[in-house]
Amino acid sequence: MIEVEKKFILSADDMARLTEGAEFLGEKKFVDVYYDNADHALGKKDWWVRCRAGRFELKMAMVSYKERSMGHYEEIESEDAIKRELNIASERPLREILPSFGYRPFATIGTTRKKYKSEAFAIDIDSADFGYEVAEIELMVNTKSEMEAANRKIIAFAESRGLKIELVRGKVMEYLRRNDPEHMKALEVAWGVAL
Ligand code: V4E
Repeated sequence: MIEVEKKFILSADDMARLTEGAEFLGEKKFVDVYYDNADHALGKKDWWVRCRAGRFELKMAMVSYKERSMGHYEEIESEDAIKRELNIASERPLREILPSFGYRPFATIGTTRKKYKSEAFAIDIDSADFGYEVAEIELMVNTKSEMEAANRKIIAFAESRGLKIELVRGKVMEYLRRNDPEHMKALEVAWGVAL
C-alpha cells in the first residue's frame, strides 16, 4: 500500500472543525525508535527505518522532497523485505543485525495518538512526548497512478474544514530541529530545502 499524507498544526478551532462528524476510533500509545547510519544515508534519501512496538517498518519516499506538495511514502513491514532494501544479507533479526551494518538509534519518540475516520480519510492527532502536537490526514492507495488524485482529495477536504495548507514538520524533523541540528542540516542540504 502507498500512504499519501499531509500534516497540520491545529488550533483548538481547527481541531473542532476537522473532527466534527468524524468517527472517533480510539487512542493508543506507542514508542518509535528511528535508525540511521553516521552519514544519515537513509534520511538523505527520505527513507525511515523505525521499530514501533517491537516491529520494524521502513518508509520510503516515492517523490523527491523538492518536487512534492505532500508526503508520498511506501511502507514495508516485513523484516526480509526491509533487509533487501537495505542490502543486508543476514538471517538474523534486524534488531540484532542493524548495528553491525552501522545503523543505530538516533531518536526515540513516544506518541499518544487519537484516531478518527471522516469519509475515506484517516485522521491522526499525535501528541509526542517532547511536547509537539501534529495532525495528519491520510489516504491509502494501491498504485502510483492514484497518488495525485489522493493528494488533491486531501487538500480539498482540509480546505473544506478551513485548514491552512502549509509545510509542517513531522515529529522526527521537529525532534531533530530541537535536539540534533547537525543531523537536520545534513538532511536539508541533501534535499535542497530549508525545513
Ligand atoms: C516520513 C518522515 C519520517 C518518518 C516518520 O513519519 P511520520 O509520518 O512523521 O510519523 P508517524 O508517526 O506519523 O508515522 P505513521 O504512523 O503515519 O506511519 S521523518 C521525516 N519524514 C518526512 C518528512 C519530511 N520529508 N519533511 C518534513 C518537513 N517532515 C517530515
